[in-house]
Amino acid sequence: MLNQYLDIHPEVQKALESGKPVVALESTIISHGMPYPNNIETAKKVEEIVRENGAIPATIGIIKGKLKVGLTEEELNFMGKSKDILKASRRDLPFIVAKGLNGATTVASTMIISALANIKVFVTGGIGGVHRGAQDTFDISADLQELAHTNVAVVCAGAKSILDIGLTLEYLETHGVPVISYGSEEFPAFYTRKSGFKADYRIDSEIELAKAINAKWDLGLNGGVVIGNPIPEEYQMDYDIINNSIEEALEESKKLGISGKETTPFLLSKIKEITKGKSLESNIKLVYNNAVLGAKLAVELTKIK
Ligand code: PSU
Ligand code: MN
Repeated sequence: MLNQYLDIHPEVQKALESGKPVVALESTIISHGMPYPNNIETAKKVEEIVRENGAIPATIGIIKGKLKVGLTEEELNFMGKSKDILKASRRDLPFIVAKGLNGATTVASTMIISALANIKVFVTGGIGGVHRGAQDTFDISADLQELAHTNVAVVCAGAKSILDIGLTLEYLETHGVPVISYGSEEFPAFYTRKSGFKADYRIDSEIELAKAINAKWDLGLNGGVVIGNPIPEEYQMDYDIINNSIEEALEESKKLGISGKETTPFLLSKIKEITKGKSLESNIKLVYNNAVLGAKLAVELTKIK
């Protein structure tokens, strides 16, 4: 029985039952992607923005083995403060659940739990992807395989250049995952609007976006959609400064022999250190921007159905 594992917040449950728009949010960004207390402040503000734009937020995480869809304030504080929360991607879910542990969900596992709860739109900062040097390390985020299979639309600010953006886009193409850029030709690079890579499609309105996503699933074309929403001009970082900082962080991680699931959190915190907190500021602003688009998209999708 699914209910044995899933624990949907009553407000979210009610919204889902009455066909109201719901937006899923992940928790790895809270527990492993941002420092305390910025993480909790951001998570709360994101929920507020989702509400202001007409949808119900459902932050997803695992507490004592339960797949939580919608966290209480207390649970959100716990996710942001406790050091006892494992980064949980697809392969980790069964063990965390069976042992009754706490887990922060990545893009992949948030998509899985969203799909179990029948939530169609998920807002995050950046997706995982093919890491630079993956030709040797095979380090490719499980997020990409999830996008290949699971029917959730993911609003993000693109992929950062800690990843190989070109190879990430190739991988998504192979698996039939549409990559859209919202209001721009280029697929955004998280901290900057520019990446040097074109998205497959440019879409300029939420209605158009909702129609395309709906058509995909109506056609039985299973899998996710990546919606790259460029960071607003005023919050983006200088292209050369951020890329030099990323290079420096990558070198440091190589020197220290960082690998596996530690890589992304290490790089994020190192980049924050190198940019003296500027990257974190941009990160927060781009998530807010994504929350607006995700909520509007969820509203449009419920209008179609
Ligand atoms: N990018 C960010 N912040 C994050 C992540 C990515 O700017 O917190 C997290 C997301 O949860 C994503 C995960 O799904 O990192 C990818 O980790 P990995 O590369 O280990 O699959
Ligand atoms: Mn990895």
